Amino acid sequence: MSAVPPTLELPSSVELGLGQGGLAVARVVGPTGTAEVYLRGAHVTAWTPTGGAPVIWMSEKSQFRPGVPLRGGVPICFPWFAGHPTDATAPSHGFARLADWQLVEATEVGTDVVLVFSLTDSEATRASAWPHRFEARYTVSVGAELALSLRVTNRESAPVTYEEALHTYLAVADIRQTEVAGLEGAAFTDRLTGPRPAETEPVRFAAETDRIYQATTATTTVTDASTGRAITVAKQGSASTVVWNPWIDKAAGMADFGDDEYTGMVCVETCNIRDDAITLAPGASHELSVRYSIG
Ligand code: TA6
Repeated sequence: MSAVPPTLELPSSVELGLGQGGLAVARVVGPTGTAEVYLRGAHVTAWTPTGGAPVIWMSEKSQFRPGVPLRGGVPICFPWFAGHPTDATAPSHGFARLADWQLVEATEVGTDVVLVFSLTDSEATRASAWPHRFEARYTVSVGAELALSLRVTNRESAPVTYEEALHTYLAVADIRQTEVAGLEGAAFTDRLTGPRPAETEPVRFAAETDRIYQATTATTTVTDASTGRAITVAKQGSASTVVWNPWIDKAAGMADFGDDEYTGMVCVETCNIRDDAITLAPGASHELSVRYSIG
């Protein structure tokens, strides 16, 4: 299946070309914001509101080759999160970020530029650890705000269950002066040390941080005191939030991540994972969405 239907007309604000590694990329230059989305994984790798600084972080060491996920941006984790529960050979965070999505719509809506990507089951996905028939539609709206929505439809004749996450890497100037507010009062699982009680303070960073918050629909705000920038993350259809920074040792252990790059990023992920996994009846759909704005 080609990356773009031959009949798809692109507005002048959207250009399709080849990016790093020769991968197909859609570049958006709209009146109120610019962005870049690789068709491999429908992976947003850049968003900058006009007049502002880049909001989405990418590693300088990200690889752009088949079978290797991009490091940074907004990986789509689907249909499982992290390691597969029973198949150790299955790729971390599922197959969606490694798959070639199709760009099926590109329109201008007011001052926003809206791209829609589609992924359906294939021979490869049906042979995977999650062999179900499905359709996923991913909408990327680029403007003064960035809005993302993932709509999954069950094309099976039986219920299916899946996990999902928009695993967003946000750019900060200094992680040590950054805090994530909005999750106070929500219990979480620290993936390093286990279940932890709710906290009364925003999340601050002084070591590897890898937390899963469940049963929370809270809006979060990422504030970087070193620049004064606040990024608001408002979500819908999502009951889990993950907060991640690899810190020193984990950063050093990743080939596609610079040793010092942990100081310039934080992941605040919009998810439905673990107890919040989604079960869809035959023909049913679920939509997870998130909106990033600069305050
Ligand atoms: O979302 C946090 C996390 O699950 C971390 O545990 C860390 O592994 C990160 O994702 C990156 O995963 P990746 O498979 O992209 O290396």
